[in-house]
Amino acid sequence: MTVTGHRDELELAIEAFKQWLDTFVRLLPKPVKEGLRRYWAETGVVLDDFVYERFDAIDLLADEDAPTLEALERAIEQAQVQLTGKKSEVVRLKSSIGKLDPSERAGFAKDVQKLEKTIGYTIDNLQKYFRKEAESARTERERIDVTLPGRRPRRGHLHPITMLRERIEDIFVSLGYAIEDGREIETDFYNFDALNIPQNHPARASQDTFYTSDGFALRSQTSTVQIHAMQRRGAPVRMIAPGRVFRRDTPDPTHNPMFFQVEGLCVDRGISMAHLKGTVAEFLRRMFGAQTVTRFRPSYFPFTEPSAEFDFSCFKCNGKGCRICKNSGWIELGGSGMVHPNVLRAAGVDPEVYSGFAFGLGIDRMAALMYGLDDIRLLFENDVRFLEQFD
Ligand code: 2NL
Repeated sequence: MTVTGHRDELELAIEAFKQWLDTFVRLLPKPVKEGLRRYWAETGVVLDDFVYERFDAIDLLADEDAPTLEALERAIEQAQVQLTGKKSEVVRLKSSIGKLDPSERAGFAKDVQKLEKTIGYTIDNLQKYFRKEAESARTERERIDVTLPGRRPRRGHLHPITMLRERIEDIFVSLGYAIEDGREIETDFYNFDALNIPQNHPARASQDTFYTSDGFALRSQTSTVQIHAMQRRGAPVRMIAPGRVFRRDTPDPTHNPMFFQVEGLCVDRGISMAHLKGTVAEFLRRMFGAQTVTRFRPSYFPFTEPSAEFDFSCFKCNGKGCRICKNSGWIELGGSGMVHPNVLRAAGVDPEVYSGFAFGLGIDRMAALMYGLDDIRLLFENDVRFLEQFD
């Protein structure tokens, strides 16, 4: 190898490094370039002048064409392999030192080492800076503002009829009543005969319901549940039967062919009308407040004798008269009476030993009243915009 030959190769290696720098600097947007200069100044890194010159002289890319910090990090890694790795020109030059004329050796070795140091130091420092920048950019990107309000899942709630039913159940449970449930499809016996409504009785019309082709009926009141309970458990019994019932009615603002009802039943020795009045009055006081007054009006139901409908003093105006009670001061709520001996007998209870009272009221009618609804059918349309007002 001639003296000029290996000197040329060293020059070529220096040139290759400068060219890499030129290409690299062209990739840097202005703020990145400025940041790099600041970083070098702050950390006291001193690089060769030709490195600085390039950072000042070369026109910069428009920001929008700028590669990402991660891409720059990768470009530096590649350069490290290419310019200082095992197969790099610098390493090749170093291994050629031994073959040189001894007079050349020391001087050439010094120059090669200087280039190796320059490249290594420049690349190391570029790497440090871009690793740091890429890391803080990642941190910034992934930053979470813990003070932002969270995305809460929308919470639903029970249907207003269910909420009211549960309030009624709680009151009666606290009075020692059991809650009973039963089937919605019944035989003619449980829906009518056992309730003292024989074939051709006029009440079959007012309690008219829907029938299946094989002689079953959709229950028109939950008394059916109470007949089953008396047959099963015998007397004494204290229970309420809330549930869905059906009537053959044309829907209008106050009627729906399907609605909800609660019926109550209390059978024991010596049960009188006084127990009925006390129980209904106490239920209404717990429901609408201690000032609530209850009144009973004579009425007729085939399954009770005597029978009475009950009203309570308006919860809105307290009896003075308002829109809700139609200026009467009273709100009509349900029916009641002493269980007819025929009904007790049909359920297997001896009317000579036991007597009882019963009552019934419509839950949806009560909900419409309490929420000021002008149309009971709103409760069954299941429009969420309507229902979510009753949380
Ligand atoms: C009303 C009237 C009433 C009853 C239901 C009943 C149940 C048995 C025996 C006797 Cl097992 N009676 N239930 C009594 C009187 C009235 O309901 O207006 N309901 C919405």
